[in-house]
Amino acid sequence: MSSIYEKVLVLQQVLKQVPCNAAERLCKSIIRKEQDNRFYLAFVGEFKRGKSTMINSILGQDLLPSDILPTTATINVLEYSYEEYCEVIFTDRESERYELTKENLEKFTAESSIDTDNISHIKIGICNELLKTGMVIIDTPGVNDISKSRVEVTKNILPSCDAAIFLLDAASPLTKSESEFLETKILTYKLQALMFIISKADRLDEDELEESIEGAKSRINKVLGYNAPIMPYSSRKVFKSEREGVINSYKTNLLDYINELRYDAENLKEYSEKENLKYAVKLVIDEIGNIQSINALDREKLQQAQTKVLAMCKQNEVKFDQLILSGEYVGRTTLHEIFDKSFEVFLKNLTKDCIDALRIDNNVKNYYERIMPVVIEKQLRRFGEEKAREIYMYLSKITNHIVNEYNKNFKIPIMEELKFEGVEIPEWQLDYKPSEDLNPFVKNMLPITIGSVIGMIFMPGIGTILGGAAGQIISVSKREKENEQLRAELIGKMPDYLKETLGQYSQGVHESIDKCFDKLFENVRIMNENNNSELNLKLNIEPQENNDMQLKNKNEKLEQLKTELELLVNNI
Ligand SMILES: Nc1nc2c(ncn2[C@@H]2O[C@H](COP(=O)(O)OP(=O)(O)OP(=O)(O)O)[C@@H](O)[C@H]2O)c(=O)[nH]1
Ligand SMILES: [Mg+2]
Repeated sequence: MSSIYEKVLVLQQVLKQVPCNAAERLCKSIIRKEQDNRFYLAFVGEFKRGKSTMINSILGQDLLPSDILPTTATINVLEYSYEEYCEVIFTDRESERYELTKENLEKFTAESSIDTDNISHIKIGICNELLKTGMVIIDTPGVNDISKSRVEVTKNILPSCDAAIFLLDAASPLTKSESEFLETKILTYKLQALMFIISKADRLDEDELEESIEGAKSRINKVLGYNAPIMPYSSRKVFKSEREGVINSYKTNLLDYINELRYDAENLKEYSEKENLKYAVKLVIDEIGNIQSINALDREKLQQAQTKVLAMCKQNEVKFDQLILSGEYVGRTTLHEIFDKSFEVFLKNLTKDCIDALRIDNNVKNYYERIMPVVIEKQLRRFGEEKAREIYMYLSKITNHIVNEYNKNFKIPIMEELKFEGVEIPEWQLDYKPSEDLNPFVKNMLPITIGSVIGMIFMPGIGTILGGAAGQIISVSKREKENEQLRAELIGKMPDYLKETLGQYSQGVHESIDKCFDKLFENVRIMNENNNSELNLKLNIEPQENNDMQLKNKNEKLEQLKTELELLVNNI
């Protein structure tokens, strides 16, 4: 048993008296590293960076689900196993083991199909050579996922990993949320075995790629303070080479890098364990300070305030539901109306353009069959992107409005009430701002809306348009050889035809608007619940603590624990 391990056990004893989740997780991660010598490699980054696809490509297996919309909703831990399986590890009950199939993986890990609340992670046992050497791969949800709890899960898994691969987008290397992630998680947890990937490299030409790498390098250096390895990668090209039976240099380079990371991680292991233990102890010492400052408050006043605030929270429930209902009704209806109106105009203009073009084109058949579908696709795409942006802007406005109303009607009055009662809540207690909980969510709506709108165009939309156009023209041209007759017939059909085929697209957008609203209001509800429970928690005083004697004892005990921890940290 190493001395670090023994110290972790001491800290865990203290944690029984002073609970602190973050420190507890750190202890667990150190114990994991002490007991399990395998190499844990996490793939992290914002959503849609291509994490799951990249893992599939290095494994040479089409295993993890990937999509144009946010997909991975759970932490997926891939490890070597001769007998393959997929195991769901729950937080509140026994784990369940299933056969490893793509369907099961879709069912348990993909955003659209599961409720992840009670899932700790998914263990995937695969018989893959790459993992045979004791490498464990961890796929994570995007660090800017809509669900805040999921982001937390991703962030919290990092201390238990030995190294991380951070995927960046070629077009925007290192966004604000990525820098933040690096600062708060990677630097705090001393996860120095780290490398960066500019993903989807096939989308850029050589010069652009070079530029993108240089840009990312200097920004990363600014945040981390040192040069971390960075390389381009294209899963698409790796798969293509694999199909053609040729070796791909992206993949061989990456595997070399991963070996280096493994070597670095081994060397850094002791250092990072020590640093994490120091950090965990610091967190507990801070927590003790917090408890002491709460204990120092005037008990009687605090209790009065608690009663009053709880009553206010209860009253607010009804008012809050009203706020949501009206916001939801107005928001949804308006957005549907806005879309319908502009879609109508778009359809009218497009129909007119198509008819005009049919009138002037000499080769009607060729136009109808080949050119028109392309024109429609292009226009629809442009329209889709424009609309997605508008939808996003509108959603932001609604969200800001709701958050402002929420603060005005619920949060501020409660805080005022506390002040009125003369309760001085320590600074840290007030340090939460609900509005910021929602803003990242809204920012995330843009790519999703664009993604789903474009998805609608390319999946049900354009396929039908092309198929429909080709089908019609074949039947029409067989029946009618005469150009003029054909022209007249097509012009007559055009409005209905476009309306019908693009109707599916419009329906898709309506569905996606509804989904956005469902998610938005679910988040607002969660925000309210969290705020209320946080408030209750922070004001919660156990009755026996009113007794001065007991309070004094408790404070003395806390002081002792603090001294014990300070001694511990000095010896690490
Ligand atoms: N052109 C190109 N597209 C890629 C590449 N890798 C992934 N993609 C596409 O990018 C999209 C997102 O890929 P995923 O692997 O689902 O991304 P992810 O980071 O796991 O996403 P989340 O799980 O939602 O966080 C999919 O449509 C992929 O087909 C690549 O190398 N080149
Ligand atoms: Mg994924």
